[in-house]
Amino acid sequence: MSLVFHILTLFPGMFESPFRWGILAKAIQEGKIRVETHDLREYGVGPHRATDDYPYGGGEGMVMKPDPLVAAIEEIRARGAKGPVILLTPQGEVFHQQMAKELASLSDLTLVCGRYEGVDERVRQGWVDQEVSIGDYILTGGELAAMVIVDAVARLVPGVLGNEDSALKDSFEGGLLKYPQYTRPAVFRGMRVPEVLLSGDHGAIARWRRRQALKRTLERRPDLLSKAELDSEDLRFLERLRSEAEG
Ligand code: 6GU
Repeated sequence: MSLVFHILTLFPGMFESPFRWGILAKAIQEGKIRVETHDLREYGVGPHRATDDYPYGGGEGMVMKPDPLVAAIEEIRARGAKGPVILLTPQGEVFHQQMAKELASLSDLTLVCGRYEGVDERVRQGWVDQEVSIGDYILTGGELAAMVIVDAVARLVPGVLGNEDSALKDSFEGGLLKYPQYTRPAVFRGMRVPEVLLSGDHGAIARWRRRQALKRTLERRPDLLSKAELDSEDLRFLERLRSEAEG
């Protein structure tokens, strides 16, 4: 299992450092993932290697020209990349954990970083399989969004996280936020670690964590509960929390 990210960007330098640290650096070193940037400027048109131009019909800003983007996509394909082409744009579907999971099973993923007012519509129509946004705010370009997606997807590639369990216990796995975590010392500035965590009773600890996860999700992200995997005990506990809140 390994995954190659092909990143099309006008600013390949932005990608020099983010993957040189921690888990992703190790995954690259071990050959579990690869991150290849492709400088769109190298596919630019004319003596100035233009990659953008004025919008037909007038208006503000510049539009990314289709020719450099399509030349780059075709070259990546010709070299054997099989996976989908994803355009990063605030107009795309909002990225989520399930999408990360699906992308992590692929062998290649091509990420096109949009800049300026956008990309010529014909590129979307003919060469883009999916459009993805990372949230409801506007960035100056798709580069940071691509980095977010690489990070979230790479850690789900089999073998990248040392402990396969830790991905399962993440926030959003099972649809709930994560329970609170504590480490030593047992008392810090007068604040005690919850007693149950020191009890050695693994059943009681698991129940406490589950309930904390449910409580947090209800308080902070109640929208997640409708899609979460809940059993009858979870539902009873949530009912109790809701009735306590009503007082
Ligand atoms: Cl993918 N691109 C830009 N420019 N802004 C964004 C985004 C993407 N996702 C959220 N905001």
